[in-house]
Amino acid sequence: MKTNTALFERAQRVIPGGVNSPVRAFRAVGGTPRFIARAQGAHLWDAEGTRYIDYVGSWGPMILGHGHPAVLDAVQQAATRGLSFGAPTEAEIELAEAIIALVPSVEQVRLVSSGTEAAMSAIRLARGATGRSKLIKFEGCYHGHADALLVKAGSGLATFGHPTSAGVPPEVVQHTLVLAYNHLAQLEAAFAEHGRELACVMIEPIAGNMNFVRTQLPYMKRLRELCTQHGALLVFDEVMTGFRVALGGAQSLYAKAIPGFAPDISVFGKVIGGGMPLAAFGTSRDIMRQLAPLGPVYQAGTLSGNPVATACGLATLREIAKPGFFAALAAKTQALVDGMCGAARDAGIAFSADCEGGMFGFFFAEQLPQHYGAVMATDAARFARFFHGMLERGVYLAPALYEAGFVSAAHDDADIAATVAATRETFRV
Ligand code: KE4
Repeated sequence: MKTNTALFERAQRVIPGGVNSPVRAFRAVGGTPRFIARAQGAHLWDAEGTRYIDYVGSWGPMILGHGHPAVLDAVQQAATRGLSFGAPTEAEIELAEAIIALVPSVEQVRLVSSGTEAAMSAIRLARGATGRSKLIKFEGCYHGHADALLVKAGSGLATFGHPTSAGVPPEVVQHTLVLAYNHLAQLEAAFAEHGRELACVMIEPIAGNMNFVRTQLPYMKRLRELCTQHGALLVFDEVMTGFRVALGGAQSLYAKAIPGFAPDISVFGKVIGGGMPLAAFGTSRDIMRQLAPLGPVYQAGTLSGNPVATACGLATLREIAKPGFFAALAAKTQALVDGMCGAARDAGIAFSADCEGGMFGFFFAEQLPQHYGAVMATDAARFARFFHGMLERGVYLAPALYEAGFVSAAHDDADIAATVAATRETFRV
């Protein structure tokens, strides 16, 4: 039998860090990553045959659970018709129509292969449409690894960002201003100083890359007002929240709470690919007219709208759009969070958690953090111990305290009960 340790040693000889995406290496929690051999429903099995209840779900895409029959059937049928053509297909029209039908703020979409590509393209489109260069992002929000977005806050408020990664020249991020999430005074000051130069503001409407932090309603309302007032485009990065926290994404929640609310550009990924490489960005027909081949903003991709990925995404969207899907998913996620909080309370451990739809987060802190600094001030060592205690009890959580968790339609009451029981046992040690 191949062990996780042996596989990890072998992987590190031929792949940097042994992984194709850094967070998978367990560096934030220590230990050996599990090499997954197969998955079904809510469960994963690693190379050693150990079963886990999966709350990573490929970082969000697997909202139906693994191996959903309708999705597998659609993928297999699409594959037999051809893996890729580099030419338009009807399935791309159907997926675009399905996204547009579920997200009123979007009149047209462009399909791409990753969230990074979608976010990068959305920024280029916002810059092309406004003729402006500057953009605002928020500390703790992650929008993929395009150079302009690998940036951390400058030394002061209105100083522009510094690269967070080697290989990104400072001049590439000179137009990116990084603000603290939910910090109204900073937002007002940034717009007062740079409003007319801003092409866009990009935000995770619920920040899943800070585990789970909501944008406060007054803040979001003011952000929308300032963008409108200064002609900057509000870009919602819904790669994680789209079709995950609600059928219409996080923007549908804000639209309920703030009359007439809508972002200008939306970025999607994860769920819309159903586990295959597919993402998208969308906005009004008028702004999309700027994109090649119609307009001067170039954007392209060999596998954009790939027919097998499109079939996977379409089958997924059709399932989650069925009546009652999100009500059932949200109830399951709430039961999980309530159970974990109850276990922490009984154990006298400082713990807080929140959830929306099929997405949840938890913190070893009495209060839910409202921004990145508060998230990173939570007890990382405590989180790592909890992560491994749960892993040993067959529960696979995200291996980093700044990552969100995901429940699927395949998680049943027994899975939730087993997870809460594992939480109680882990808190006891
Ligand atoms: P991808 O390029 O990884 O498909 O998407 C980038 C991205 C964009 N926007 C948001 C809000 C995202 O969460 C992501 C990617 N999320 C991470 C998890 N936090 C993916 C996991 C990984 O990097 O391996």
